[in-house]
Amino acid sequence: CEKPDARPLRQRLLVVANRLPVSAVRRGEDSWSLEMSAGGLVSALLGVKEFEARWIGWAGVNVPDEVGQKSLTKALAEKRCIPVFLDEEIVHQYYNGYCNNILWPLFHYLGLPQEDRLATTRSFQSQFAAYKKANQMFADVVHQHYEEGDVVWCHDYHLMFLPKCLKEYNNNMKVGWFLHTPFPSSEIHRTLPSRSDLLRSVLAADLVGFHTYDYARHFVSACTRILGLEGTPEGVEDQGRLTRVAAFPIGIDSDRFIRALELPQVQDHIKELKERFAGRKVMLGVDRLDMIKGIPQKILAFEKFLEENSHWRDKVVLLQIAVPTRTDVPEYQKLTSQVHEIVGRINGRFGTLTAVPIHHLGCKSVLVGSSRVPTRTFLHAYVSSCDLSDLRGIALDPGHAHGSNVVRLSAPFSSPFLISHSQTSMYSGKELQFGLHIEKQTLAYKADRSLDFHALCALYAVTADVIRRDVLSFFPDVALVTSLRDGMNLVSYEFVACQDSKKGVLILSEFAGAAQSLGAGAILVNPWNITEVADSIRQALTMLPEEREKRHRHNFVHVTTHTAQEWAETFVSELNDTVIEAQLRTRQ
Ligand code: GDG
Repeated sequence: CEKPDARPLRQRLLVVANRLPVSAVRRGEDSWSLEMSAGGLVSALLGVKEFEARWIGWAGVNVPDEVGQKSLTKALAEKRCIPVFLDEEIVHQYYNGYCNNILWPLFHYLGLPQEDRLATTRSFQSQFAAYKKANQMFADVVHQHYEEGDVVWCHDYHLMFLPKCLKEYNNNMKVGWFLHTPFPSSEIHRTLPSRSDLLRSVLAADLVGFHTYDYARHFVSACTRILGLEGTPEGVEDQGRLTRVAAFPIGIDSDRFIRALELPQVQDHIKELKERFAGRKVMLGVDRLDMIKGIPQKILAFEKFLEENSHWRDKVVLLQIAVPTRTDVPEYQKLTSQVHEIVGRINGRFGTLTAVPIHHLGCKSVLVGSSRVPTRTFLHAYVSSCDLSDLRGIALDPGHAHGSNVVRLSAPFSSPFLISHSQTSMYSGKELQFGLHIEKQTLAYKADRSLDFHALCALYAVTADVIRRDVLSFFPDVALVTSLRDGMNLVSYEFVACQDSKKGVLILSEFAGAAQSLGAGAILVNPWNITEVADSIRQALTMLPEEREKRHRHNFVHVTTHTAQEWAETFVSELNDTVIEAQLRTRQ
């Protein structure tokens, strides 16, 4: 007989995260365009279909006026999104400051950059105050929209104060909190001046979730060591009240990727990529351009591989997608320049007139030399290492420029890939002016957007296809995930989902949460050890088909059975099952 279930079929779920799944751009006083954002949290929650979900979060834009706030609220309502309006100062102190400059690096064991340490220590109090204020603003919006029976699911390190604020409003509210990053060892957490406040506020939730058992264990031990509370196998106990703490490994909507591979537009992309890279083995990296993702380390390891395996130099290419992120934070700006510099240097070193070893897509701006006459190879290296699909013009020496929109690209210098047809016709057949004196100019470059979903699927899938049709057909292709730390890493899951017929090899950092689930199928590496990563590239490129098949099978089964949907359902059902304090009191 069926188990009676008093709950409505589709329970209302209020998903609260710092950012909404869409970014808003103002087009007029009361007109907005909304674009889907890329990122792990968004990708995971897109797969959640069981609940009637509403998103509450910041739309990534400052809207000081009432007209704008009203019209944006209306536009977002169609997407079941509810905005929290944060002003510029709060964003600066709470988001750029406390979240991105303090918690994010700390939770990823990266510490603060030397020169920022003192400044950060000084601004700590004001940033923490802004953090609490912002969390209270999120709580106000949740409170306004909360209806009895709703479940509130708070996400990530931006909102560690939220469970406490919500319970202060309504102790009967079911509140869960999930962390998408690692939770570090208690030794790291205890260096935070606000260590106790943060732990106590999170403990106000009914259920606290992490990607892995290790992170949950670190959290419990931070509570026992810093707050002197009791850790139990169920969670953390404080004066008779239990906060349930557990691991809920996230997954992806694997079907969405598998289905997308059949779509004509994805097939077209694949065809385009196959033609562009015919004859070469393709390795893929897809990351937000973030310091935790280990992009410079990955590229240096690839350089080492090329150095030590000269016969591979013209047979392999690394496609690195690096979506710009947190572009206002100086540390991220430095990282962007560092990546450009390394890519440019390696392409200059190993590139030929017709091919370069690294294609780097997603850079925001490129600094072309300073007071030097660029050589053909130099320019080629720079131009080829960037995505020019949004190029507005190369600002050449004014004496030679033909207006700000002049772009002259000859065939071998045209955009390395993913240039749309209309753009191709705009640029092709034109000649790149090189040999000009360029004074510290920036390629006028706009690539703030990420790849669209179909282009991404094509990339995940194409790596092995390219190889199948040429002399290297017995070699596999590779995805390279070298995060220095990563809560889980969904890119590794997505790659596996798209590789079922091709059995590409996954090289995966042992410091990504995904190493615990995909470890048996991937080649695990320490991303700090460049020699080890270079060796693993060689191992991946020469792996025999039986072993590829075996490794891939293990990972594919995991990825297709541990989905985002299952993750969300398990979390919410466990949250529903927690008994909240007020109910306990009533029962007693
Ligand atoms: C955080 C944690 C945790 C990337 N480029 C494009 C694009 N993406 C999508 C990928 C993937 C997502 O962004 C990235 O997810 P990750 O998990 O790899 O990394 P984070 O953004 O750092 O996510 C992470 C995650 O939260 C979930 O809990 O796994 O550890 O750091 O889905 O596909 N998507 C599109 N174009 C791109 O250019 N369409």
